[in-house]
Amino acid sequence: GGGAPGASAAGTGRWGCLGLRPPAAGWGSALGSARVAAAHGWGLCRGCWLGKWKQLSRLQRSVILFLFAFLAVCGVVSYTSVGEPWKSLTNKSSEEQRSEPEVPGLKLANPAVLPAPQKADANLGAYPELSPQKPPKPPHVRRGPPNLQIRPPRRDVRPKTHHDPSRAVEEPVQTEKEEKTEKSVISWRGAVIEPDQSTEPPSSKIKEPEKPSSVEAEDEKEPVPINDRQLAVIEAFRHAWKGYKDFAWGHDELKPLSKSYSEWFGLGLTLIDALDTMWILGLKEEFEEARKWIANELVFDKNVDVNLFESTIRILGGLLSTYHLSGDSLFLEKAKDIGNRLMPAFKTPSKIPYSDVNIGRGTAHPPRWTSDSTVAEVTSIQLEFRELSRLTGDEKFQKAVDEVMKHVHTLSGKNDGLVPMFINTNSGQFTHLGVYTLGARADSYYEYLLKQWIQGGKKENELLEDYMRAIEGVKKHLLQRSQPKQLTFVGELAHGHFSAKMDHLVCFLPGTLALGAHNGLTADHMKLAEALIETCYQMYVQVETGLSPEIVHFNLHAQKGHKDVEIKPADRHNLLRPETVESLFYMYRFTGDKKYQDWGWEILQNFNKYTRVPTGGYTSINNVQNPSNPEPRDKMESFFLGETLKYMFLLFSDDIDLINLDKYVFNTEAHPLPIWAPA
Ligand code: DMJ
Repeated sequence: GGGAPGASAAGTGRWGCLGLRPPAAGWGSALGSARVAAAHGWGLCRGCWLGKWKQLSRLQRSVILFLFAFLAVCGVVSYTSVGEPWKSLTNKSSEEQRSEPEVPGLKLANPAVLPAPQKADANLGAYPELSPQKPPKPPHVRRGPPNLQIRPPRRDVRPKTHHDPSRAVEEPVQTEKEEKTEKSVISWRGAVIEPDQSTEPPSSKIKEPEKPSSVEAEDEKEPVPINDRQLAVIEAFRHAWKGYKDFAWGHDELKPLSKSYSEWFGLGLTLIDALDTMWILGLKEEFEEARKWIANELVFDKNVDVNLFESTIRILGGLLSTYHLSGDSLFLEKAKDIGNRLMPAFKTPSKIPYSDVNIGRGTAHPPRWTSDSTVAEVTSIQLEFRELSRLTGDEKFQKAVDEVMKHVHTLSGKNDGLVPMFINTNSGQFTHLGVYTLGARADSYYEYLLKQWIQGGKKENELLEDYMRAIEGVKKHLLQRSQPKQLTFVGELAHGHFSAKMDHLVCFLPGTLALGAHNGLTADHMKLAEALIETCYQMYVQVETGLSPEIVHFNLHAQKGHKDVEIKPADRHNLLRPETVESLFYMYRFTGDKKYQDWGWEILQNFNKYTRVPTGGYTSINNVQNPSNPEPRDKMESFFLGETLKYMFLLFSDDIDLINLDKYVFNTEAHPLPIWAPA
């Protein structure tokens, strides 16, 4: 617990479970005077006892000494004969408690919910060549509350050229298997999926606010030195930050060429989105400056329309994760403020939120031209609002977003788990049926199914069911191979017609699939992740600048002189998006294969080559196919600092405790939130 109620519970907990009250104030001094009194009494009596002993005859003294000796021998004999059976009795009883068959009418204290799993994962055997996680090393990851590295930003960054990739794949798989005997929850086509964190399901009744995870950090270990590639990321960040600071301070986005800024919500979007990146990169000075701005300048009481989804993932998500990393309550206060101001969005006939909220007036509305909301938008705000409920103890946030998920779970109009792109805020029904994509307008629906399941301790089975079904839907309807390289890609389906079009946005999918496999889902998903990340990398490699366009079309038929990737003129821009480096990060963490780091390194160098603006900042470009003139767009999106550079830094790190994926789940804007721990 964190606030007042939490603190008092923590204070009495240890005593309370023994049925005791904590010692009252003054306990120590009372104990002290008792000791003094006892010592005093012994001093007074000592003389009279000695006198009495001297008055006894030699025989009487011998009888007394003999009796004492006899009693001592009896004591030793009875201890050895009773002690052993006692010991084995206590051992036995704890084991029996675990394996005792249930007696009708007799309830055990903690009976297993389901029988223990027979097999770990039937699918694992089918892919012997595949190792979704590296062989486990002796576990060092504790179960229970997030135990985070969360140190304050390092002042000095020490370069390190050598690193040990094996560290990056230490996972507590072995221990998890050993400890899994009693916890099976659901099986999916042979894969036994179990909650391996002793976490609580997110109940709608949230009783006590929680502490920031940084407060719970223990086992401080030596910081892992930063290597050269990470230093290059820090340099890139500083360059981007310089542009923002010089020309756009406190505004939403930097326009690095015109040395000005653009406003979207007028809330310092880049600054907020970048907060936790600065913390993770160890940029203390920059962080402090930004914090000051938040404390003194950031005001949400503004007559301004914000997009619910964007402000949730960037602002609310950014503030919550920064609160967790820094433990600074300023960020939680701001998070509560914006969270409350976004709530009017849920006041719709269907409870499916509107896309826009006026955070000053407390009114919400759909876009002017429709009463629809985007499916990805209404289903990708859950991690943040659920966490806000957990931290504040106010259940309304979680209730609102859980209701959306529950409703979407029941809706018809899905195609083997794939969802349409729009949902109506009046009727609550999907609209524009028949078009299915993993790209824009649907992407993070799939991502948040898995991530909410992880956040809540892998107990919300509907989320997992929807996720597993959707991935089957992807395999059935959207997967194809390109020519000539046979790249596996995710296309789109429109009214039964397959289109070989893939947004760069879809490149979140390999990372998400890998995360699912890491959390016990079928190894098949890891295999697909490996194929898809190769495709996403090819979306960079096959292009003249080595940077991916926004959208590609894959060739389904081999044509002489044609690559796998085709780009239409309208799609050849690059917005400094993170999805591929995001997935590279997950792939490296889970496999330890250094090729993923090397691919990320190439991408960073190409960003530096074609998007870096000498006077500060990076810019989106219009033409990835023209290295001599990539046509800078004059805009640095906030997610370049919030996501792209953060994932790069984490990708190059060999410190698995630098945002440990068994303790944190990233929101769709790369803001890490803790995986829930037992209350
Ligand atoms: C970010 O705002 C988020 O990653 C979102 O999920 C998708 N679009 C951008 C990055 O491309």
